Amino acid sequence: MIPSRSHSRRRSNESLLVKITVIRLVNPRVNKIDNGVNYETYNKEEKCRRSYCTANCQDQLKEDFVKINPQHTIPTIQDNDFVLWDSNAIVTYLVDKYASDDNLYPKDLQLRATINQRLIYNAAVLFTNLRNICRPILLGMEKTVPKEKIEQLENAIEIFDKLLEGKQWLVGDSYTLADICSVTTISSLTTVLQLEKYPNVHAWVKRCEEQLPGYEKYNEPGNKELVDTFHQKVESS
Ligand SMILES: N[C@@H](CCC(=O)N[C@@H](CS)C(=O)NCC(=O)O)C(=O)O
Repeated sequence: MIPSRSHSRRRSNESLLVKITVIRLVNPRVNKIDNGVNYETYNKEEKCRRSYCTANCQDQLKEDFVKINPQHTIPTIQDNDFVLWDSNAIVTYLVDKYASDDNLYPKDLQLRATINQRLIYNAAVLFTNLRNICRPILLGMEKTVPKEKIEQLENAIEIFDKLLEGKQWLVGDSYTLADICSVTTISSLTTVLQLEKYPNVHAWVKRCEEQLPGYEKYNEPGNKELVDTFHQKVESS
């Protein structure tokens, strides 16, 4: 049985949550046509933090970026001399290092282990399925989405729907990094799926829209851009 968390100290983490959301949600913008590298700078606090964001598919392949991240993926952060990539890894680092409390990533061993599992499911299963569908369409390599890819994605989201059975949030009784990271992927699945078919997921996405600070500002525009671009490029079969 996973211990529950209270909402009591939630407010104190809002500014951090917004930063995390910003860093995570620059991802869809990689497909936007724009010349030059756009460096988003998060220097509102004393500590030097930079998030490298690129607005063009080629920018992330530039020498200075590949030097710090040979995998050339976005997001990548640099915190003084420390470089880290993969949004799921980045957010756990940011909370551990900068958050005023552990609400978003509890130190409790079992809660944390379960959050880690959900983050890995997001990165390895949900995001991978989404990328396998979106990338060839966005890059003009395919015009339709093969049925098998849709079936794999449906299978992944059916499992995710079961994880939310009888629950408000993925882990414990308040939102955590697991919800923040997963909803950025799940909301992009509207490119190919109708979320209404998955009642727990549908209700949870609505909850995230209403309750995650910064959701509308930071998730909606990039997500809309991704979904619209995808629909312009895909041929309906
Ligand atoms: N699991 C990684 C995925 C990162 C990723 O694949 N980002 C894409 C944009 S959504 C990217 O950087 N693509 C450019 C490239 O691979 O060169 C994360 O969450 O950070």
